[in-house]
Amino acid sequence: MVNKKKETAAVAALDFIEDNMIVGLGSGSTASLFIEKLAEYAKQAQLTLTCVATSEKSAALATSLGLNVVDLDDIDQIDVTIDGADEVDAHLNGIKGGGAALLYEKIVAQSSKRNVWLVDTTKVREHLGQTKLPIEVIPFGSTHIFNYLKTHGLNPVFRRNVNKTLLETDSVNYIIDIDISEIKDLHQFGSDLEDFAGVVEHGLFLDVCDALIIGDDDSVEIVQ
Ligand code: ABF
Repeated sequence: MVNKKKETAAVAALDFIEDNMIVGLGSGSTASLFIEKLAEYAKQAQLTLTCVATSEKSAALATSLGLNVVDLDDIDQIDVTIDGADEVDAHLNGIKGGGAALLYEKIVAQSSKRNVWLVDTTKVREHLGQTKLPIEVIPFGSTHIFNYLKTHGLNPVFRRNVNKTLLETDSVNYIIDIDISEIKDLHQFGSDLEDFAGVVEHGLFLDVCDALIIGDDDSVEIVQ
């Protein structure tokens, strides 16, 4: 069953789309709803759009619906990227990566003139950290990173598939989810993580989002 709040946000995001745009496509269920709405809208309004996807799954969905998906390196800059998030605060900072696509999502976001996030009302927080923060690490030495995070009280957990094998990202890395509920300075924490060899990316998306669409059952709030 379609989540009404997510659908409302996805429909509202169409207002950010114009003919001839290069559009970044996010990942996750809300972004997938947007991809479906975008494909319908592009057909109906006869728009010429070029899309760049943040995951193999989103690329496959968009292509199956008739959208033109190209590689990020085939274009100069994305006009607008529409993506989901796991948590957001009033400063438009967020945690992403619940769907394990954080690396491509961050690369696509930094290549975009404008980043628009879609969330439902349940994801808005006063302080970030209720959701676990995903960290993408290369397999080599990942247990040492895990142990370091454990020593520092961050309750790390390797993300696994339903059959208990370690989940691999589209870039064939692992995800370690950590608890950042006690961390006060997230900017500092994010840059400390970036300094750690073996850490490819983390799910703190700070100062990335330009417009936030918060979907409710029958209305949306747009913060920008
Ligand atoms: C992606 O999908 C994310 O970065 C986030 O982790 C997740 C949100 O999932 P959903 O839209 O399914 O709630 O956008």
